[in-house]
Amino acid sequence: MSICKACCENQGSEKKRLRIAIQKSGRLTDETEKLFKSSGIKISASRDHLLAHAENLPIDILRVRDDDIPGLVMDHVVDWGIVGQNVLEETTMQREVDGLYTGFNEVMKLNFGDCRLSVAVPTEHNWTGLKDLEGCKIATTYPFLLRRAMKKAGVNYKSVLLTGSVEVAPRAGLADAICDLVCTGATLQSNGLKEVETIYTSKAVLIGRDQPLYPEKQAIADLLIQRFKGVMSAVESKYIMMNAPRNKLEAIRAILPGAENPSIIELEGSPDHVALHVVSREKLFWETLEQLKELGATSILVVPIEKMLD
Ligand code: PRT
Ligand code: ZN
Repeated sequence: MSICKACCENQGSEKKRLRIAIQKSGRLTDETEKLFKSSGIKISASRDHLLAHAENLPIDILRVRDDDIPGLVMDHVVDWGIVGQNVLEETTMQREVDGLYTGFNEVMKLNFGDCRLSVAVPTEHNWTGLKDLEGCKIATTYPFLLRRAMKKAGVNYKSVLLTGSVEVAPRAGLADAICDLVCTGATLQSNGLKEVETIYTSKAVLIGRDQPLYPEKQAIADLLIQRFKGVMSAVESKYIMMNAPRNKLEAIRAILPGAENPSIIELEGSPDHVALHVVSREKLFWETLEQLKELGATSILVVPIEKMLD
């Protein structure tokens, strides 16, 4: 008898439980778990368990290193994975070279994990462009993304592959420059480096295997997509309430970003003013609130929205 479980894929829970790979421990883990929690997915086991089952939905969570996630989806071991676009793109190029399958579907972009892959050089270097790196050694964890950018720029260089602490490579004499992920830029600065060229911008994405799911799984997938979208749009959205002069309503609506039709409520004993309630779907800045005040709005309240279903 074959020990190959894949042969038995048509049987039992494989047909019904949506299997999702997420990063076990790292920069994407907290936000991924927050998204699951806000979407009503209750995960039972602790982070130490490779496989966790959702308590209330037919979902299995596989906790792995982020580098393994694209391959698990492309090899059809899991149905979905959450990973940074940088890792996805790099792995895809690596697998193409290795002659491995690279098919997947992007289910949706997520609202976390934002970063950029940039070239950085010692602060004192008088940078004029990528050509400055002709013949230089560049340390990186992303050799394929770097190679693509350098090829495009027509620059010959030597790649130094490091899987960690890339930012110390120039000081340690291992490389002349680095190509690494940057978020705030603080790590570069504290290592005497400056960011000079961004070669790739990235955020976390939800990807899926490029095969139709069994109907039971598809139904769970559809439910989750709707909930994830609801959670993400709620994050930026705010419920805004204020009292406003009736003759300034048009001007007030014009400055509220992404606001839908407001509810206008009469204020007893104050015919020149109304109460205005509105959902704003974009980030609301202090400047906007100050402009509202200038237009005569009072008692302005901005309330976060937890969930939203359109
Ligand atoms: O163990 P495992 O392999 O799963 O994790 P990992 O160490 O390979 O990855 P991890 O957890 O560091 O990052 C996971 C993903 O988060 C990355 O692939 C990106 O998609 C995303 N991400 C977002 C970042 C950053 N921001 C980020 N700032 N990944 C790494 N960094 C590092 C960067 O490499 C540098 O060391 O943070 C440092 C720079 O940060 P700033 O803020 O000082 O610029
Ligand atoms: Zn990794």
